[in-house]
Amino acid sequence: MIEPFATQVNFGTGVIDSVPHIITRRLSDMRRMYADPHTLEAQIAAHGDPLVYEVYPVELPEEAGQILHCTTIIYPGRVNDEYYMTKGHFHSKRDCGEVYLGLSGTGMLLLQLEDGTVRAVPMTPGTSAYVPPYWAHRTVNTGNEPFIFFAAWPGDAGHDYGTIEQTGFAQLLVDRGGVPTLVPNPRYP
Ligand code: S6P
Ligand code: ZN
Repeated sequence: MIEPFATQVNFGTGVIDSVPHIITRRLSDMRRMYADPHTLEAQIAAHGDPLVYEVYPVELPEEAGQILHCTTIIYPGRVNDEYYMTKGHFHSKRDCGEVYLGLSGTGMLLLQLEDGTVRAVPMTPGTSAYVPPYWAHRTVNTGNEPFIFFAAWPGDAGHDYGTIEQTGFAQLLVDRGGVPTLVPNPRYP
């Protein structure tokens, strides 16, 4: 039995107090995720492996009945014209959805079905975005400041990163003259 508890979420920084283990993702963790691997390697060499995003997960057992929750902070940046973003995943249990709440900055939630159907949902502070069951999801920072959001999802959902890692999303979100634009992913089968 878990005692009721509350955490303090800083909407400006994304920091959740009392989170013992922060997940950090650097450019070197994103090697398979970007369409232009040469620019990615050049940026790592030139800038010493910059931070792309951080996750503050509230510590809870990953089991049915629990509601896992965390913040994610995606820093501003690009690899060539592709924005900094999360790896993206399906839930292992495909029939588990999720809710995102925008806290700070500007971004896009990309969603994709197994058949390659893609949807994009813009997010700003106050946007409550719903990830329905069966949709893979990735978030992208389309602005010039950190993009921060809160997420809550079922404790037994699990994460399947492999499917997205192998093929990527069917469409890439790229900067075209300052405008976030979806283009076909040449790597997608
Ligand atoms: C978990 C939820 C988010 C992401 C986080 C990082 O189900 O969707 O908390 O884990 O935004 O993204 P990723 O794709 O690296 O897990
Ligand atoms: Zn998820």
